[in-house]
Amino acid sequence: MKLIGSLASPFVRKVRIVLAEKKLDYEFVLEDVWSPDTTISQSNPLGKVPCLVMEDGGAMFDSRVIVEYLDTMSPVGKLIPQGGRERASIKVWEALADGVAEAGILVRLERTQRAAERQSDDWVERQLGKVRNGMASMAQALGDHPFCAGKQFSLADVAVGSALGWISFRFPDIDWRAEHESLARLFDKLSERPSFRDTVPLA
Ligand SMILES: N[C@@H](CCC(=O)N[C@@H](CS)C(=O)NCC(=O)O)C(=O)O
Repeated sequence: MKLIGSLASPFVRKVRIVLAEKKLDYEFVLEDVWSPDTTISQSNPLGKVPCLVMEDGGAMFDSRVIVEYLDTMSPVGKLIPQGGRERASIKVWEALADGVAEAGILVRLERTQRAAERQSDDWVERQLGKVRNGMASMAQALGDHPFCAGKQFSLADVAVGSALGWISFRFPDIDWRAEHESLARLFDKLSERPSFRDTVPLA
């Protein structure tokens, strides 16, 4: 199978980390979705990465669907519990982490893709509020636990680590490490895993 993605996207990173943790083989195809020449819409009509293209040519998106599928492909390193409240809790962690990254992306797009006179400070502040609240909520829920879901590494940690890594990459002025010691501790631990080390965001 083929993963279409970029080296900067937190959602692509989430999928790459899951592929590595599950020890699944794939071909990584770089795509600049912002280039006028991009062909991404041939695979994903929404024009976004990540997009997983399977052996039969079928395409799968978005990252939450892809990681859920990948987790069923091998019993190695199960990342999402089978069902019930435990499963929902991991998916809420993922929604929260993805939401932090999404809000950060909206800020970045406002600042980089819009003419200065059309940019809205209120809009930027609204999105930054989501980033701040999301991080505070993650830090509180993590507390002293070794991992997001308690004792075991899961998709929640993959999503949180990807979102935090991207915030540090694109917003070095947001000092979340100083404010949220528990997140900094988790992030440092996750960053030692080969799956995280090999997917550090790059421009
Ligand atoms: N919810 C989607 C978000 C994907 C997404 O927003 N990807 C960005 C890169 S970080 C993208 O391709 N943006 C292009 C666009 O919005 O046109 C997912 O989880 O896969």
